[in-house]
Amino acid sequence: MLSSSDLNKMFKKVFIANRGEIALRVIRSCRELGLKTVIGFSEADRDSVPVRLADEKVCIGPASASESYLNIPSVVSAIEMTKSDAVHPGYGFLSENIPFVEICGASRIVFIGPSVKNIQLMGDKSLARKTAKSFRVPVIPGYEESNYKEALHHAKRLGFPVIIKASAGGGGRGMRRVNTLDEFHQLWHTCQEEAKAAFGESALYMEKFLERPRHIEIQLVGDRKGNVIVFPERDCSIQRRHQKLIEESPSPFVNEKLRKKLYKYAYRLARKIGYKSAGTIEFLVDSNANAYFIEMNTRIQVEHPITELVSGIDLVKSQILVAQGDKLGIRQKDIKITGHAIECRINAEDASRNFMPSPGKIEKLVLPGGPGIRIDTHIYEGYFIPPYYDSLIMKLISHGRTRREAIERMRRAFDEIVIEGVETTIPLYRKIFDHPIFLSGRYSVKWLENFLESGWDNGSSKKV
Ligand code: MV4
Repeated sequence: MLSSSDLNKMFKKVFIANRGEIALRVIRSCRELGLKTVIGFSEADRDSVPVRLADEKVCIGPASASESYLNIPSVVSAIEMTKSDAVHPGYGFLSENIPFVEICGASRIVFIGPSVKNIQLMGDKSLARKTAKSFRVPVIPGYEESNYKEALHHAKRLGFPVIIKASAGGGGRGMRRVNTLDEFHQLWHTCQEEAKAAFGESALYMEKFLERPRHIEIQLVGDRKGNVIVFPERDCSIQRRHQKLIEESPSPFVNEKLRKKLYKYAYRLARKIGYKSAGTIEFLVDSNANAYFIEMNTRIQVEHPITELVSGIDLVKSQILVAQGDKLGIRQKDIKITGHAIECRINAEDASRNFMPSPGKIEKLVLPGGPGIRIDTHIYEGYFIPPYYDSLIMKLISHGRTRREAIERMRRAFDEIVIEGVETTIPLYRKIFDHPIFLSGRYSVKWLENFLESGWDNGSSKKV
């Protein structure tokens, strides 16, 4: 039985402060939950699918993100005007914006995400590292302070190469590899200046540089009662310039022993910080299966669907329900791994021309389907991909009983799909899905960049 106080806490209307496929993804979960949706859209997104499907829509500004999706006064007044109970920020934009979350709190708007404290703690990457260490979650040997003289001493202790990272950075921004003692002085100061310019904050920290690690992350959801559920790992090692291209779950590299370790570390850290939303803990894993905490993402991520496919859990629905104060309706022992899932992030870019963006009109669109194919996209035939935002146009996701079957289904989807009018990264994915290293599953975070430098597009459509 629900008491009237519980009823008062239940959301009636959720505001979606995002665009594209993730806005659509959030609308879908809201609709299944019987929640009304409101979308805030920019002038460039007026004709988009999420705007058509939301129950209410409010223009929040012109095309440029800084004047619309990042414009806090505009977003907050749209939430208030429409009397929305809660706001879902998606990923990017305002999803980890501390002032925005504070204003929501002060305006009695529920932010569908973690507390300001947790966002602050994990947004400071050096503090996050110290916190993990204090809870006996392993970190890469390193040094967390910004003192140059001490850092130099620690670099000698660790041995070269080391990596200098900006505390306010993350996701690969503001990092520098240092190979020798001679380079250290200059690179430390360059890094400091770049961090100050990029983040307004010059604090740095340092780690021993790991050669050829894998990027493996653990999705989790925490509720208001302090329960935390951890999910099967995602392997996100196939990246270019710190942008993920392919993610898979489970990782072909992770055995049951390593998985148990990753679960234990992720669970412990989330519990200790009182994490109460959907989030992800990132690890680097070396060739000896040592796992080290590097960062935590305090948002729903692009790659969440592969976890949904192998676990059977709607993560966005869980995220909304725990924000409303509901207890997690699942137990850790119910989380099993069913088969294997792979996601390809399809961008409107020409991979053979250094990933040049290719905005424009979708002249023809035929979507793949059949067993084990999921497509998360906001595009349709006749849709105009605006040039103002990132180039992700579709997440092509396959699921099979085995990794082999997931790969075969993805290849079939590549053969079925037709997207005309813009260049896409599908030709590159076709090559990757035929490559022996990808097929073997024995790739590290360095593999894709090496593959791209190897002239993968020679003999086909290479343009100069
Ligand atoms: C590292 C590393 C090697 N050693 N840290 C890049 C993104 C950020 N989350 C952490 N990153 C790295 N940190 C140490 N101590 C190598 C990388 C790295 C990387 C990590 C994950 C996925 C792709 C990457 C590509 C280049 C470098």
